[in-house]
Amino acid sequence: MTLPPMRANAGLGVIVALTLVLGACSSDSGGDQSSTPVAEAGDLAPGSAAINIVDLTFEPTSITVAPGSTDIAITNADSVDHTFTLDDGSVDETVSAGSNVTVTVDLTESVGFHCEIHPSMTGTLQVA
Ligand SMILES: [Cu+2]
Repeated sequence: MTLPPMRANAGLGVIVALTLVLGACSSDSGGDQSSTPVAEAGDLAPGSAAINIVDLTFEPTSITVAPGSTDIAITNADSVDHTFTLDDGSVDETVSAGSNVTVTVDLTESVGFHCEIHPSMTGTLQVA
């Protein structure tokens, strides 16, 4: 006569599992320890991108963004200041040594970028 309780437990298990799935879908990349696949480091959310500056070089030198507005986090790992400047002049942001800034670009077509201080530093934002 233990069947009714077991059935009740089985039903509860399904509800718990559903709740976990729904919860996982609604939570962003937290620091949770679950086995749920999370975005890789270079796998950013839509509408955002990241550029590092290391040894007077933009990394990567070419990144692809969607048309429209994109937040780009720029980290300057060098011990000298740089700028992140779009060739069309729409963005010109100083990124001080050892700091990071986030700029918002709003693009309809691909555009180059460079550092105003070091002309050899160049790269391209590809719109696709
Ligand atoms: Cu520079």
